[in-house]
Amino acid sequence: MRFEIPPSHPRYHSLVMREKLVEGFEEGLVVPQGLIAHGRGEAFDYLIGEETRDFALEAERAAVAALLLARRPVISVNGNYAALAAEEIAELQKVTGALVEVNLFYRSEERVRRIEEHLKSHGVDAVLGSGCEREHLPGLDSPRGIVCRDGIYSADFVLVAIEDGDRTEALRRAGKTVAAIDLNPLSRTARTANITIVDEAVRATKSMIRLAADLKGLSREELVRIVERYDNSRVLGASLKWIVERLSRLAEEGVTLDLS
Ligand code: PTJ
Repeated sequence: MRFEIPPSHPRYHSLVMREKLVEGFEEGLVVPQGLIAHGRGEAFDYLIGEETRDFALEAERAAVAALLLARRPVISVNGNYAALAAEEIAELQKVTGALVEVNLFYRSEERVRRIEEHLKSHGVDAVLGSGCEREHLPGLDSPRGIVCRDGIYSADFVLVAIEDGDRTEALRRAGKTVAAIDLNPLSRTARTANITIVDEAVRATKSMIRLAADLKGLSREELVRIVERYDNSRVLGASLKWIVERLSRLAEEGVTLDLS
């Protein structure tokens, strides 16, 4: 890291994440717009209380069940997700057997290659991106719609994180089941996905790794039941209720820090 953050700092984890993104930006993995997107995510994480809540856990469980049931599951990785969570993505791939594809909103071939290298150096296997046979996802202007024929194009399930709403919509229109990790429950992505995980991407991925290890022991029927019982509209509503109730409680109790 460029700046050593003292582990005793009360905002240590948050500052380390910022450093990872700034480093990713300097290495050509992250676009400047990604830094802005991170700031928006941080603001929502403050409102949620920077922990994985029940509504997120429920969505993560459904997402893992859907992933394990899928014939061709793909984890779609952009610049921010790669810079923040490369090790966790590798772990999730190992435990689920999903393919990993680099898919960018602000696409350049150079950046696809750099992100591939970054993911491989953190243990991700057989990353799809620069060397694949290409197809175009309908509804997205070129080159935003470029996907791999054997990856996202033929996937039945796609996990996206920190993603733009247009892409989620295009994936849904192409008939895929989409699980999205997005801290903003009001974003287009959050409101378009089949399963919306309102949680921070690194925390969510860690949680999904743990859940996958558990759910792998279930039968197909049990996994199908988890997916069928899942109601995204209710879960998104629960995330909004949590924020409203938490803020009301804090407003009643007071938020000033006692420095005496
Ligand atoms: O790498 P590229 O070219 O594919 O571009 C990536 C960005 C992030 C620039 C692009 O996808 C984009 O513009 O995204 P948006 O439209 O800003 O949406 C990002 C969403 O992710 C917002 O709703 C943020 O609140 C949310 N978000 C930001 N950081 C995190 C997050 N959600 C979960 N975990 C985070 N760490």
